[in-house]
Amino acid sequence: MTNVEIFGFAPSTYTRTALLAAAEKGVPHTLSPVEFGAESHRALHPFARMPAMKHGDVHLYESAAIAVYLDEAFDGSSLQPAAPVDRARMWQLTSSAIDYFYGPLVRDMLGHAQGAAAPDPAERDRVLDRLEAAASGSDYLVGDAITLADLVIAPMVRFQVDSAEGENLLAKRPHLANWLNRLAERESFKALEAL
Ligand SMILES: N[C@@H](CCC(=O)N[C@@H](CS)C(=O)NCC(=O)O)C(=O)O
Repeated sequence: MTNVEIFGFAPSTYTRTALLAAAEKGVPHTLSPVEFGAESHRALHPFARMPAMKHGDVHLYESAAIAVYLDEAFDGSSLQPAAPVDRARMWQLTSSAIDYFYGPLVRDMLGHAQGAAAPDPAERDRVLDRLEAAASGSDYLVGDAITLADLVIAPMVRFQVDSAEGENLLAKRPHLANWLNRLAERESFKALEAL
């Protein structure tokens, strides 16, 4: 079996999603850096983002597409719920994460560090309150088994929580804190700490 090669930088939350999916499925994989913005990068990802992935003849970009491929092309516990309504909820959260969560949790802070306006705490709180609700009542965001939604969203929340104000944010949201702690005990998340 050819190795899965994931392209990106370790701190990138979306690259982390791809790495987590590979680790959850027990798929041997490597992480290779990209030369950001170079032709070699655009050859991997036409919009010069990360992650991208190669596995033999298969070449993919977009974290969710990569995670679905890894989930379905390899053996191991499924990362997608069987029930249609749960699968729909997983995609509802995942799509929300890409369109509505990433900005307040990650992009706005990175932009501020480079001179853009300070992030709006109300936007961040709206996202975290939504996630606090999703994390209450089950072990993971959609039911009691880990899904792609957890793999997409946890790196974003972790990024926000690791900021100066982070621990306060969790003190007010106990279900979210328990969810993060539960994930931190998984081998896939421990592997990220070593990067
Ligand atoms: N929708 C894409 C988003 C990818 C993305 O924006 N990745 C960030 C890193 S976490 C990136 O490449 N940022 C560089 C930039 O915006 O120029 C995915 O899910 O893979």
